Amino acid sequence: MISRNLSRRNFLRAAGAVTALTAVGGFPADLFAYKRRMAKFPEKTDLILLTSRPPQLETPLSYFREMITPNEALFVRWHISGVPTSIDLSEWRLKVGGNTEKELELSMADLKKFEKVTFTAVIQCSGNGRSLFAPPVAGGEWGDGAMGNVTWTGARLRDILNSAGLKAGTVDVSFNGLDKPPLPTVPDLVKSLPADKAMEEDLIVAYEMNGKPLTMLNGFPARLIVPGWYATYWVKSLSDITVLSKPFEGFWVKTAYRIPETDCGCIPPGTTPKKTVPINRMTTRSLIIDPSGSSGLTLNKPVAIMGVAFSGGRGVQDVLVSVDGGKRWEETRLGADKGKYSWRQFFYEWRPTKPGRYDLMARATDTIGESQPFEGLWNPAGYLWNKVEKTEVVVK
Ligand SMILES: Nc1nc2c(c(=O)[nH]1)N[C@H]1C(S)=C(S)[C@@H](COP(=O)(O)O)O[C@H]1N2
Ligand SMILES: [Mo]
Repeated sequence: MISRNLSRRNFLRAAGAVTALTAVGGFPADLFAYKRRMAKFPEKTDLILLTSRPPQLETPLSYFREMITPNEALFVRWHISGVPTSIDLSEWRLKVGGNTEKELELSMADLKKFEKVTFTAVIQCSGNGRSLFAPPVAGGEWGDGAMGNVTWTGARLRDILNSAGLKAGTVDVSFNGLDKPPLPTVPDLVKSLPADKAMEEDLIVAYEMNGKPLTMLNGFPARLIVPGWYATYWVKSLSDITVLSKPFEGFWVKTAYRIPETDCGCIPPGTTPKKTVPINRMTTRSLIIDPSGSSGLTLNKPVAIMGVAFSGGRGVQDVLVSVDGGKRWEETRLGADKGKYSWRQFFYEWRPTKPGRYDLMARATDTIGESQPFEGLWNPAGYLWNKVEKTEVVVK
């Protein structure tokens, strides 16, 4: 039986294994990685360190050349320092209760008896790209690496809830994991979804990422997957699902992770929203991975422009690329289609015929026509980042 045991000592050692980052070779998209420190945590490769307690690690953009983000390179984000470092699968149970006909206590073997579902979906932190906000906002200074594209396998949440049996009057479903607040004053991370969202077909309780058990830091032994929605709902090291007959009132939904209740989820910079709603679907976005900024390019030599694009679960219709700062736009070739929740790679071959500086840009549109703004849309928490970014390159 698989267990994960990452002792406190291992964690501290990992957190100590911090090396100065010498060359990340990027500008300006990688500027945020430049001068940042790298750290190697258990089951992870060298990642960009934001904080070690709680662990917050960002993926270097070079990993996004691959369609699927390797488990060891996927970003890590925990809110509170009491993260699980050792879970014995023979003891772990997923409890389901509250406003249900039955209470369930599912072992991993029980969970695996439900129909097995596999799909690829982008996982992205609500604050991905926050460090690019202007004017700046408070919060974790993520570059563009708080995301990844992973193939998840698990049991449908709907099947689990149906097996417990929802009683009449159900409004919300809440999700809690094994992480514990360091002090009683810190609110435990509990998230909730409206019951009709929780009962949609595509939500799963995943026990595998890319065909392997979840890494400890990415939520071993099981986590919620809400494809198309920001990862704040993707509760890790899941232990309790509670069906509620009253609206959920917890801090992480009622107070935190909210966006202005406007069409764009944005307001004029520096102002305070009149009304807010819980963050939900991801915005459509794209990112050029190659060439990275400050790449020295050679006159008349073909340049393979490559990047990734995704939407809030509606697939990608097209991605346009500009090599002249947005004056002219060209159609790109899209890579394999791994479903509406996956990202799509895009490719464009460019042959620069004049020396000088060029601003490369990409702009994605999803299947219902939602695209990306040219000016950053602002909200006080620094969520929903999807501005068309510029990669400056020099041709000699
Ligand atoms: N139990 C638990 N689950 C959690 C969190 C957390 O702090 N505790 N953070 C959420 C947030 S905000 C994000 S962005 C994702 C990060 O998932 P990852 O660490 O696998 O990349 O986990 C989500 N699930
Ligand atoms: Mo997040």
